Amino acid sequence: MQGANTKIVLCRNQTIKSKPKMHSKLHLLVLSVGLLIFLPALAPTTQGQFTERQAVIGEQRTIVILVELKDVPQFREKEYFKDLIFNRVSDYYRQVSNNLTWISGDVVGWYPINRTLQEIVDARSGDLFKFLKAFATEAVMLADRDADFSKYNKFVIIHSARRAVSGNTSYTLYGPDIPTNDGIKIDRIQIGASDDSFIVTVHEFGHNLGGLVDLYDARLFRERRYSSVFVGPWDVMSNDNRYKTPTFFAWNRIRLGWIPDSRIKDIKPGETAQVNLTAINIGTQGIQAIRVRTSPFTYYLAEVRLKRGLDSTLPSEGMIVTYINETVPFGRGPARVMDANPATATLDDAAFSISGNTIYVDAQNDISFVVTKTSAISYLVSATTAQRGALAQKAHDSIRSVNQSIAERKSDQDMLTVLKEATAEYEKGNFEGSLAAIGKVDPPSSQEQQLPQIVIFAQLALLLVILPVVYLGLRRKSATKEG
Ligand SMILES: [Ca+2]
Ligand SMILES: [Ca+2]
Repeated sequence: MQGANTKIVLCRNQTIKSKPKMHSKLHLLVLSVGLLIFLPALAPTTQGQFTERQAVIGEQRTIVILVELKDVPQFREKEYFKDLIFNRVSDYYRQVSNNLTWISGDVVGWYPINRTLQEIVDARSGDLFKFLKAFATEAVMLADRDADFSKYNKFVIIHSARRAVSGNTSYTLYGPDIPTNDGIKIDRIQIGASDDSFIVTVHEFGHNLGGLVDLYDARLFRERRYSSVFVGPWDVMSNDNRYKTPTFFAWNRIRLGWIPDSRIKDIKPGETAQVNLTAINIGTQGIQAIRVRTSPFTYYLAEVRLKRGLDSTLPSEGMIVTYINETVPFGRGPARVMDANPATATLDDAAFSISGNTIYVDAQNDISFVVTKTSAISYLVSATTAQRGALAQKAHDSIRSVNQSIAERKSDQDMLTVLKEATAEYEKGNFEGSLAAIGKVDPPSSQEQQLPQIVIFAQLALLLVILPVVYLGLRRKSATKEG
């Protein structure tokens, strides 16, 4: 297998119920999309596998070949697939790429193919690539007499069966090398079922258009467990569609050529830069990613994702920090989203924001990312050293504490002034200045703030004890007098 140029990307769509012992919030979750990647040629390597970029720019000329299996009559008209791919999926890619790419082309067929549904199902337990290559070659041959394949650069086959009965699987074949009579060979082709959902089709086009890889844990997926453990809901190449169809995170947008180097701020570990980071899903202005390389094949990407447009159904919003290790094979987590809230297993709350966890620190690599200020479409982020990240945390905690004590005391002019100053310095990334400002006042510690309540409680308790004693004492005294 090693050294072969063939690759298979498999994308499954299954209904999976995670086992109850899984993450508490996830165990009831029904995933309608699960995705599996299978790479016969790929073993773990010491080199980056993702350095080669395939920019996906402009019109994607696509031919969709409909093939009718011997035992499954087709049930959908060509028009359905034209609408799905050239309107809906194309619109998605147009929107997510900011008009950089779209899908157009033709649907041909239905061609009767000399294959059965059972063969598709059985192929999964045999030499799958061999079967799929033969299947695709036959489909291309059937269409070849009508179609001029040289007019297209993207190729799709859809068979007549439903995905639930055909193994819940869609495929994108890499390297099948299928000949045509139009002077071109097809080196990548997508094979789907007649009722593949929108998200599956979008995901599959991610493989087909840009050579993107699946981002879930392949082992967990095979075990039919919740597998979106590396990226959660933050990219459509993960297999988490609880939040409808998310867009792409920075890594994939950069790979697709949608974010040029001019919109990426590169800094080295140990350096500090204050970056106004425009949300990656909003427009094409400003800096949209911070990249910090830790070795030739490892780096961090920080980006801002806001609940807007296609991302409006995301579970949270904020700064997303991703660690890329290009030496890790896909299916094992070459890209991992860092969790702003590691106390919960889910990555739904992985976004760093000013109101929640605001600072990511990697002490080992001397890197931290600090959200210092947010606005409607951008975040002010300080990319800095681990030490300054710790300082930022201290300043952030102090500001929060002052804020709290002001709220408790209703109003305190001195402290309000201090708070304003400390916050302004913090926003500039001057964490020392922020702490120095706070040092001018003596914000009560949380213990001290609790004290008055304890005192009041103690006083009340004392009163409850003393009052009856005094009352009884008085009564006795008056009784003695009477006696
Ligand atoms: Ca032809
Ligand atoms: Ca979490």
